[in-house]
Amino acid sequence: MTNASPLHPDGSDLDLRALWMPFTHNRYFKKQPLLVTGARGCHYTLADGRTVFDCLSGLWCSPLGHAHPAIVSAVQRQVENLDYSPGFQVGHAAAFTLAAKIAALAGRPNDQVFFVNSGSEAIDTAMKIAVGYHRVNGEATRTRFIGRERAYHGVGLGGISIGGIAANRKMFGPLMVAGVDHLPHTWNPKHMAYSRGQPEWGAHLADDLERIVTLHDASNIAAVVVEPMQGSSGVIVPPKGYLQRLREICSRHRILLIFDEVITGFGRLGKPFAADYFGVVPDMITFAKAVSNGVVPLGGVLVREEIYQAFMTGPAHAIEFFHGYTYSGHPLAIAAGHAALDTLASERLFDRAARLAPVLENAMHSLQGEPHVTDIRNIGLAAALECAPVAGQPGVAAMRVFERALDEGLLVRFAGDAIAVAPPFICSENDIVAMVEGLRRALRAVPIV
Ligand code: PXG
Ligand code: PLP
Repeated sequence: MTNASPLHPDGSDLDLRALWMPFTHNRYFKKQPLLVTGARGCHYTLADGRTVFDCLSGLWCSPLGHAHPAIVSAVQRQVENLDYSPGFQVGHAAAFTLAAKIAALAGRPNDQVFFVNSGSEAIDTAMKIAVGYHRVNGEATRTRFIGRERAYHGVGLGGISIGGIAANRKMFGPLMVAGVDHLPHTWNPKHMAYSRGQPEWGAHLADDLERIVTLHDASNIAAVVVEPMQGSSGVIVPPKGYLQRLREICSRHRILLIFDEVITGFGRLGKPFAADYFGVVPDMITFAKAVSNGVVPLGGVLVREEIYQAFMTGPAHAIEFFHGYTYSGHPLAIAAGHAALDTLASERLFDRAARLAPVLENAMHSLQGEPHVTDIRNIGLAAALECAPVAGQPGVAAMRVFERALDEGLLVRFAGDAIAVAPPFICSENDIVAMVEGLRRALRAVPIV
C-alpha cells in the first residue's frame, strides 16, 4: 500500500510505513500526516509552512518554549565535553548538583533524587522503592498499591497497573502487577461543572481509602499513588481538602503517599511542585517532562531521606538498591536539567505562570455556552474543556475540534472528548486570549451532529 506523498523537509517524498507511532491513530495519521519541521519559542513550523501555537507546551514538557538559547548552548557544550558516562560505579559532578538543586527547589534539602529517563520509569522506580523500603524496614507484607480511576502513570507495567484508564490496561491484563486497588476519580459534573480552580465538592471521596485499608489491612499496603492534578485524563482538579485527607489517612496507617508530579512538577501550578501548591507533603515525588524542558529525556524520583537511609544497611561494599538504567543521569539530560531549572528560576517563571493562571481561567471559562462545551476545568496554567460526545463515537467530537483548531493556527491536545491546554510559561497574556478565541471559532465551526 502506498501513502499520499507528503513532502519531506528536504523536498523528497517521505514513506511513512516503517514507523509505528506511539499513542496515535496510525491509519488516520498516515492518510493525512501532520509533520513538524521546526520549533522556536511558543510555535511549531509545519511541513506545509504553517506556524502553529503550542497550546500544550509540547506534551506538557516545554514550559520554556522551544530552542531556548540557555538550554541549547548548555547541551551543545555538554556533548562536546562529556557525551556519555556510565551512571553505575562512576558519577559526574553535574548529576549530584542537579539532584541537590531539585531537592532544594522542593524545600526538602535532605531528600534524595534517583534519576531515570521518563515518567513511566519514574513510577516503576517509585513502586520498587516503596516495596523495598517496607521490606528493609521489617514490613515485607506491605506490597499492595492504591491508585485511582482515570489516573495516568505512564505505560510501564507498574504505571498501567496503578493507572486507571481502561484503554491503557485492557489488552495487558496478565502483565499487570497484582494487588492494586483504585480509588474513585473525583470528576463529577453534576456537582462541579464549570468550577474555577478546585471544586468545593468531593473531599469525602478520599474516605474510600479507609474502606480499602480496612478490606486489606494496612499491614499489606505499600503506597497510595496519585497525580495531585490528573493531567492526561483532562485536567481533573482535586476537590478542596481531598489531598489533605489522603495524606492524613496514609500517615495514620504508615502507608507511603506518592505524588506523581510528572505534569505538575516545575511550575505548572505556579509553584515548584503541586505539593507546595496544595500544602501537602508526600513521601515521594515522581517527576519528568519540564525538569529538562523536554529537550533531552529526564525523569526522577524525589525520596524522603529516611526512606533512603533505610536502604543504607548491610556491608558498605554491597549495592543497596538493585535498580538503575543505562541512561540514569545521562550527561546531556542533566545539562538540559540544570539549564532549564536555572532559567525557570532566573526569569522567575513560576511567578509568571501564577500571574498568567487567572488570565487562562477567565479566557477558558468565557467558552461556557459555546457549541459542544459541557464543562470547563482549570488550575494553574492548565485547563480543559469537555465536549459533548458524538453518540456512539467517543472521542470524535474533540478530534473535530482539534482539526478545526489547527486551521486556526493552534495545536491543542485531545484526549477522549476533552481538549486540554497548558501553554508555555513564556507566552503572553495576548497569546492566551488569542488561543482561546481561536478555540471559540473552532468550536463554532464544528457541526453539531
Ligand atoms: N505520570 C504522569 C502523571 C504523566 O502525565 C507519565 C507519568 C509518563 O511519563 P512518560 O515520560 O513515560 O510519558 C505521564 C505522561 C497528554 C500526555 O497529552 C500526557 C503524558 C504523556 C503524553 C501525553 O496529556 N503524561
Ligand atoms: N536489554 C538488554 C539486553 C540490556 O543489556 C539492557 C541494558 O544493559 C537493557 C535491556 C536495559 O536498557 P536500559 O538500561 O537502557 O533501560
